[in-house]
Amino acid sequence: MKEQLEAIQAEALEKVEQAKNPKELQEIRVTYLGKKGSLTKVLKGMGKLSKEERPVVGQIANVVRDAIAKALDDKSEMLEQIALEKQLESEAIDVTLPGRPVNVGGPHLLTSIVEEIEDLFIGMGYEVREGPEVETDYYNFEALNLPKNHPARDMQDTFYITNELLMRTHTSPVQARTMQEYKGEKPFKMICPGKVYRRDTDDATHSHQFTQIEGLYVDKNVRMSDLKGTLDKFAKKMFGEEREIRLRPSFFPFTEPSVEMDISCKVCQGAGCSVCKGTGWIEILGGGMVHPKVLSMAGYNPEVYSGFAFGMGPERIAMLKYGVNDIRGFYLNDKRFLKQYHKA
Ligand code: 2NL
Repeated sequence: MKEQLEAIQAEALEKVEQAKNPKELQEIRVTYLGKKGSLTKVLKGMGKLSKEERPVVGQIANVVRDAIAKALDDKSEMLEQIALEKQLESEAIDVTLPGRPVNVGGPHLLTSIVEEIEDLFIGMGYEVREGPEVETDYYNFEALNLPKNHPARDMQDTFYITNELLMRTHTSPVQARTMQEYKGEKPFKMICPGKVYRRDTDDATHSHQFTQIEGLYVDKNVRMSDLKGTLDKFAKKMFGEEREIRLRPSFFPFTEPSVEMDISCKVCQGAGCSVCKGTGWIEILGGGMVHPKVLSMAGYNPEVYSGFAFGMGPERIAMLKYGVNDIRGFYLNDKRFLKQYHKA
């Protein structure tokens, strides 16, 4: 029986030695130490032994069982260690490798310009308001002193949706809505940036969809000199403190009197060059004193209240400020164009 036990031990240890994974080890454990295992079988036969032999064989059996168990445990630990090392090796990170470049975006040039203009007017106490791009004929035209069949409606070729609904041709309807909301009582300063639409053929200076920012200041005793001072501040902040402005008479149906504003040409300091077409001045925006009819239609008594309004195209402002010569650059989404205007 002793030989039998020693044979079992030798065989088991040999198998443990050969085992390549935890599954094999478990099979060996069952085969030798399990309830129906070979060692257990031998021990069950111990009943047939004499009183003297029993403790001796029993002791040997214990030694054999412990030896097999220890071999299994040691091997198991070793396999775990190997597996861990393999895993660590395969998951190792080389922290010295250069990083993958991350593409960082930036605001669109038009967004930057609009925000710059917004900030400037917010600094002068203006609120920023937005409104619908699909408008009614009333807010886009009627409320701005452009009744049906008014010749000035032709100035702005309009995308009509129905007889009464259209794509707004300017942001003025936002201002008409605001005046109405303030019920002819509240003085206010506002600007409204947003997309506008005109039935134009796209070229270097025209786009069927572009951006407008309009400003409106309504209060008692608002005067032309207030408009001039405000626009002068705007021009100097936007284009440089050394810029001069001049106002020329003009016409808009919603303002009376109406003006157009020029800034002195930066390129030639007023001497005349190709940028200013020899005049020394560059046209920037239009404005004027709000027409009394526009005030009264929105509920403000023109005998008590007066206001100034102005409108500009941020594309044009950006083109002049950065020397962009084709308005389509803003809308083609060519990253080579847009990237030039990302601030670092
Ligand atoms: C331009 C000229 C202008 C206005 C916009 C306006 C709005 C209301 C009342 C009176 Cl609610 N006026 N807006 C006035 C004059 C000129 O825009 O050249 N824009 C690109």
